[in-house]
Amino acid sequence: MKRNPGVMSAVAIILLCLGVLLSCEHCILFPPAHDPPEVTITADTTSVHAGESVNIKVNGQAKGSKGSSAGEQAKSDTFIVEYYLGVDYNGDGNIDKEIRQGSPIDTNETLNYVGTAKFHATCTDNLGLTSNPKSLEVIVNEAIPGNHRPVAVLNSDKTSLIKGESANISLSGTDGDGVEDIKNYELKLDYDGNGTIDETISQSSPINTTKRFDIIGTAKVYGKVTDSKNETDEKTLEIKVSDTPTPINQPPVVNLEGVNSNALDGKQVAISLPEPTDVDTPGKIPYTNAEVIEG
Ligand SMILES: [Ca+2]
Ligand SMILES: [Ca+2]
Ligand SMILES: [Ca+2]
Repeated sequence: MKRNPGVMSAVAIILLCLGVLLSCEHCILFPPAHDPPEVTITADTTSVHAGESVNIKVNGQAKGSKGSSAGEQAKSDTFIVEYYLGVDYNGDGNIDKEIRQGSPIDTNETLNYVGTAKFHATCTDNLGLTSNPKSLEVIVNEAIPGNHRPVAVLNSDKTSLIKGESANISLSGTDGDGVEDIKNYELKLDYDGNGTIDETISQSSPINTTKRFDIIGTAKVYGKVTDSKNETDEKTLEIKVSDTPTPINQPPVVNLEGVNSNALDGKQVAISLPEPTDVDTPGKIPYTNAEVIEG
């Protein structure tokens, strides 16, 4: 049988076109220039007693094309648009609590079910790509019989201040076995609120300290107490640091000392009231209401 070169060429061209179409489709589904972001999940402990809490942090990092400068820049959490944490308190496979937010997650979760608590995290970047999930487990042991858990008491005289101001922070505790059962007090400060502790104070007696806040944003303060059976409790507070004073609205003031009250006795008379004053808006302000009260 004689081969027809025309038909052979047409088949070759069709096959070539199909190949191009398939590889383009492949390109669209799996763009080689962009990889999904990576999520990280960390816990401050791998084992607690029932009733204690664990601190869980979820962070993420976008990943760009390898080797390019744009790719290097993309390796920053500024490209992550959502962080997700699913908490399965009793480890039965059903998520009991979900956190979704646009900033890295930093949460304290109290674990009450003896067994294994499970935590699952993902993050999503601005191109809509979601990371592979990462998980960790925390063992929850029976509470120690005969021991009372300590309770941390963390206070700050200010939770909102101006950059450069100081706050007085105190950490004390209570314990059903007597406060002397608390063996350690630990205060941790994250001045810029980025999840990394910048200063730690750890001692065997309650802490009372004055700290200056110089970074605008939300500082985080953690206070933890540990008793003689190594049971712990941790409290957190946030201190908002702003760069300008928050204006406090003062009520307007009117001084009626100069008004002759006898002139109001049952007659219609014209009286002149003094101008009200308001420290927030210097100058004249109008009356919104003026009432005559008998007596
Ligand atoms: Ca569950
Ligand atoms: Ca105790
Ligand atoms: Ca920090």
